[in-house]
Amino acid sequence: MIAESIATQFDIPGRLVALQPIGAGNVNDTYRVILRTTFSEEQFILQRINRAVFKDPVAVMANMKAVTDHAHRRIESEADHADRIWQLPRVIPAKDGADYVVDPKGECWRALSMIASSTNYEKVSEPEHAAEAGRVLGHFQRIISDFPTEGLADTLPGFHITPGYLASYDRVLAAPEAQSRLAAVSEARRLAKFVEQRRDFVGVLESAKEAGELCLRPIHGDPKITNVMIDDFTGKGTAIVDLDTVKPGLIHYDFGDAVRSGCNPAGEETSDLSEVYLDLDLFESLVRGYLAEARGFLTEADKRYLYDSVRLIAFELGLRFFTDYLAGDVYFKVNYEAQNLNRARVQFALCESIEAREGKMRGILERNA
Ligand code: GN1
Ligand code: MG
Repeated sequence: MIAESIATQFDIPGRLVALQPIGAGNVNDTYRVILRTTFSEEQFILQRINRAVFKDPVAVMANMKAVTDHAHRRIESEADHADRIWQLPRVIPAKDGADYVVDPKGECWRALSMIASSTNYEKVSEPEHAAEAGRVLGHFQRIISDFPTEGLADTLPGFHITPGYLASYDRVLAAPEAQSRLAAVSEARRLAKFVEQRRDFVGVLESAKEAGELCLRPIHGDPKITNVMIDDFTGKGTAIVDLDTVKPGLIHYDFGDAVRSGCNPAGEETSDLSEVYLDLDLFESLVRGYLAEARGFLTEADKRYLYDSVRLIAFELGLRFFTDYLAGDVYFKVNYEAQNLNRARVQFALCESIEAREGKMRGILERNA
């Protein structure tokens, strides 16, 4: 298998003893690799970057290298005063010194250090876990907040630009394949109606950005709960992983994504919509953890849009899944027929629950600001 021959091309000594597919990522392929020498064993993460999504993997790696180098320096300089050991994956160079290896088919592979003795979870049920998810995101945003956005490439144009996703949805919807799916599946028609009722809202963050109210900063881009590593010994957050969407953006994309992922106890993949809701206890904990780190660099305008970001990012992800279902699953990996339709149903149900709790959520944000 190709992954095996790639695994030994990075600057780590030893013979390959295991290569296991891990993670439930919807985009890249991820493996855990174990290499052994007589006296030691090294584990690391090997990933094949999905070129259908990331058109310029070299720029992805340049962003990742620049941001992690910067963040590692910040972590070191603050270590004496920190309440924990903060970690962040390191890009492991290839034996030839490059930050990645290209296979004979032109696919780009990278190796990353593992965050040992820690676990990532698919769902959140304890407020402490939600608080740690908020803290980890706030910490990451804080330590990269002084990294100049001009130093980062836009590796995924249009990422989290909701009006752009709506335009793609309209294009996909007009095609005959999508029309026949709509005609055949009543649940798809219900979701299409759900989208129609929210058209006016999709520009909320982009308009504030264009008006100069909100500004671009370096962001993580994908802080869902499975990307938050929890220390097995202390139960505290120790790292955020999956750094290929780090690029200039609004911190709101991250906050909204962390909440839609970390405050829905049913997770993204449930098929029981009655379990899907925005849990206010989890929300309050996540907000407290986040603001403990982020308060210092957020403006008053930033804070005003935090509620909207949660509603918007749940809606946006539902729209992205729904569009992909209608387009025939060309973006998100699927394991069963109609999985993207189901994922969209979950995010839209969550969006409705967020809308129903607007007053309470705004109250929590104000109390903790
Ligand atoms: C994708 O690959 P993964 O699972 O980390 C997606 C995110 C979505 C997420 C939903 C580059 O992330 O934007 O929020 O699925 N990443 C990309 O599970 O599109
Ligand atoms: Mg990702």
